[in-house]
Amino acid sequence: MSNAKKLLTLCFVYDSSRVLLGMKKRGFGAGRWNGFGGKVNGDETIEEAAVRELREESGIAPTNISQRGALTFVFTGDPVALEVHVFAVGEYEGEPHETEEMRPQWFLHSEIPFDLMWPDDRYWLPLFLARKKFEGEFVFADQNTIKEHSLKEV
Ligand code: 6OG
Repeated sequence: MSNAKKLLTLCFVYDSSRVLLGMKKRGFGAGRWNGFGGKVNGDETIEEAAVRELREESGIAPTNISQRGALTFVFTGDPVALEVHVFAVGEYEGEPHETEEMRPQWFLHSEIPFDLMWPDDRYWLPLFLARKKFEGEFVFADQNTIKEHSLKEV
């Protein structure tokens, strides 16, 4: 059961062959490759937060961004669910560089390190890379174990 939600963003920069991931160096999900993102502040839209977090964590500024998915994550025993809005970035200015939070690296679509990512990513990242829109919910028993999930294209 969850009775509150925390709003978060998650941005993936990609083209038809590669996707930019960051190794999270600290905080929630440290040690895992992921897209770039974080919490939405009270004074900004979700998309503004996505742009800000991408800039803060990778040094690049998106010139084209679109929302592609909404994911809800519930951790057993934690009343606060995470509502993560996933964005696609096709074009940007600047060059990705390492920051205090993330170490960026390009991966071929065929070489995405799913074993070193959050376990939900292997379900929905292929939809994302196929340019689909999606909605899903994942219930975790712990940070390595998905107990149940639902996922649909929208
Ligand atoms: P900070 O707390 O560092 O933002 N995030 C997840 N990403 C994936 N792929 N799977 C999950 O499954 C996630 N839970 C959270 C959202 C945390 C960042 O991590 C993402 C944010 O981009 C549970 O500010």
